[in-house]
Amino acid sequence: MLTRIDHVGIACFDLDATADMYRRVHGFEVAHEEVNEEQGVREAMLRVNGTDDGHATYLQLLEPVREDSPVARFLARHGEGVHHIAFGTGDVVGAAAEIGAKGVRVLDEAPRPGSMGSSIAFLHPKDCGGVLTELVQAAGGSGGAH
Ligand code: CMX
Ligand code: CO
Repeated sequence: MLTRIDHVGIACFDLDATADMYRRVHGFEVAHEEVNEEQGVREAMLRVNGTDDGHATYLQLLEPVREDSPVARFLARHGEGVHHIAFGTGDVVGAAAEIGAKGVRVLDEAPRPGSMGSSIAFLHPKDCGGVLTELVQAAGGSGGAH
């Protein structure tokens, strides 16, 4: 079961300049920053609000760290902008299996490490109305509401 929007992923060429824009224009601060080598990105999480399942909703700024990464390919084709939407779940394995059984291509055979110790799996955009969709189980257990 999907319980909230965990984050909206935004592709950018310059993470620091984009984070500055969000601070100046929207008043959002960087809550967390890391490099995820497997995904090929440097990323910043900008916390927008808390949610009733005890976790939070973020903007995720994504800057590619190598040319053969999904975000680098996206930037080359589309330029900067919204890259994916991520829904929170207390059980990413279960949610991916349930959605996969409906004929949607799950891109990750098993969940991979995401931001802040989370577990993530992606759904193919062509099976989700043109939206690259991520499932996220936050670190530290099921996160309440199921
Ligand atoms: N949103 C919507 N459509 C997208 C897309 C996106 N982000 N990225 C690619 N597509 C579309 C393309 O427009 C293209 O459509 P057409 O064939 O109609 O032109 C099609 O998908 C294939 O495009 P591609 O350039 O060949 O795309 P890729 O080789 O990059 O494969 C995808 C696409 C979704 C399988 C790949 O990007 C992927 O595996 N993504 C999951 C991992 C990821 O994105 N990681 C970065 C974020 C990490 C994080 O959030 O922590
Ligand atoms: Co993401």
